[in-house]
Amino acid sequence: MNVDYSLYLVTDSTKELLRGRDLVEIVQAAIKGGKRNQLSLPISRAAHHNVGVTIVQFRDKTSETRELIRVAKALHAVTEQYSIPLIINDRVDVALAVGAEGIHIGQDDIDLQIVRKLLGDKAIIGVSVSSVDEAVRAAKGGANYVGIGALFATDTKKDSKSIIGTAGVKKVLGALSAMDEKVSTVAIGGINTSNVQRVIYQSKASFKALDGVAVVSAIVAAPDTHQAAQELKGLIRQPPAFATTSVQKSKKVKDCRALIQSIPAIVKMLAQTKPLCHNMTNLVVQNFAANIALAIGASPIMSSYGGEAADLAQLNGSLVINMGTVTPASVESYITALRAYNTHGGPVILDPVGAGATQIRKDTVSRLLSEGYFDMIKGNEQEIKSVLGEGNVQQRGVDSSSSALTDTDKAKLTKKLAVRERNVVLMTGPTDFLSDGERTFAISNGHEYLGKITGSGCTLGTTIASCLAIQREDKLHAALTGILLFEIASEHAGLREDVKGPGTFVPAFIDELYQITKQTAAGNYGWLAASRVREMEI
Ligand code: 3NM
Repeated sequence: MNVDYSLYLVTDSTKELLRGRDLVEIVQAAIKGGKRNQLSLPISRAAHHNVGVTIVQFRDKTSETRELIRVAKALHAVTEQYSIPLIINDRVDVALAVGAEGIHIGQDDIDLQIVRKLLGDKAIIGVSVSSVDEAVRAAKGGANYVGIGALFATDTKKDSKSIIGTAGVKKVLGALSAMDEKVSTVAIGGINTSNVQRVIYQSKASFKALDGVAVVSAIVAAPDTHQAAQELKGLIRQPPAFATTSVQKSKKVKDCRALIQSIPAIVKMLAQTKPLCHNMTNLVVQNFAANIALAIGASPIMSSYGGEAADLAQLNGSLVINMGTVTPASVESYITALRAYNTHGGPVILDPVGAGATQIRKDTVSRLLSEGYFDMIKGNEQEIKSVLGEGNVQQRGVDSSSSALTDTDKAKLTKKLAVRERNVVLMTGPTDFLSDGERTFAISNGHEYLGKITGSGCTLGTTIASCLAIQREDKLHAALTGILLFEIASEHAGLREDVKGPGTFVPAFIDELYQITKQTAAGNYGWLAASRVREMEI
């Protein structure tokens, strides 16, 4: 059977969610998704006119059997009119009693083989899974679909075994794509209009994307069921705003020399358009970061107040979230701003400063990654490892220190995070590693004084963000531009006779950034000859 899983409604009969309304009416409104008077259509045509949910699961963990059958029957009468399947949670007897199209079972419920025997080949059987092992077992056992969760923490089901995020869903999709058994997939847990597009985008594995999303409260608790279902359905059909500008994978320039050759165009555009570079950065580097942005032609705003982001996000600029001096209030502001930029498609960089230094910072990173999309994550080796959750990184303070990892190991870690988050990742250090999951480069420019002043990593973030505001089609290219601009300017500054150490280096560095930008705008690209970029085959 060809089942459309794209918007899967799971019902909930708790008083708090129903607020006195009738569940059957809610489901009807959710299916119609805004179109009234569909009931007179013949069944085959009604299915095409369904603009809301595409499949319904009746889930009621508390009612008596007689009541379950009564409601299930009424729900089935509605779903049949629209030719969409009704799935019953857990209760095979109820499914049989009403002739429902399928059943959904959890890991602790009745055995899958028994359900198949009882309901037959045509029944749709779904299984809740939260790990690769559970998913593989369900697929081998003949499940038609798996519900992967809990994606995010949710009040609707507080006893979820694990919160797996988009990274966990992607792992499951990756494992299922390698199997012969065909199994459909939906993600569940905390999905709503604010995150549905990102969930679909980020959880996609190389050969398998989600077939749909399952929601409870986003529809059942919504003030207007029609509208909620219709809105979700519309969002599911479109890519998120931050992905719409990206050039197709096949059209991305792979050769790093070709990428370097087109850097001057970006630097020129920077000077011409003066994009807004919104910095929510730490107290230590605010002034320095603003000066760096000005030197390369961007227009900095150092606004840490999340409430301003809704306006700022409309100005075609970019945002840096640098958690160097994180506070409880700043985390909330980061999230407000992140969402505002995600909505408008404005690029956002996360600089997870000191990510492994304290539990609060580790938790902050997890929270930020679950609340929005970062077009790029940049950090030193320890920060990137911490964001990846690799090993038990205990960072001392926020300064960088290097381990014994080889260049290949570092490149692999960088690529791994880029694949997981479906974004661009930069691991900074004496050699920087840059990856978008498809292309990975090592860049060995820069000057030792960058490691002896405060804020060099943070202001590199500002520089790259300014480039991202210009070059949105290929975000890795924007990052490469920012890195080379920044690091080659530091080499020029370090060579100057008037530079005697880190103190005199800072103003010279700002001057050199300014000079390079000006030269490029005037058509002189000689500085780029110093670039040391190599492609990593990993
Ligand atoms: N199953 P909401 S999470 C029913 O993890 C259910 O398997 C989950 O509700 C799982 O859309 C969940 O309101 C509740 O967050 C999802």
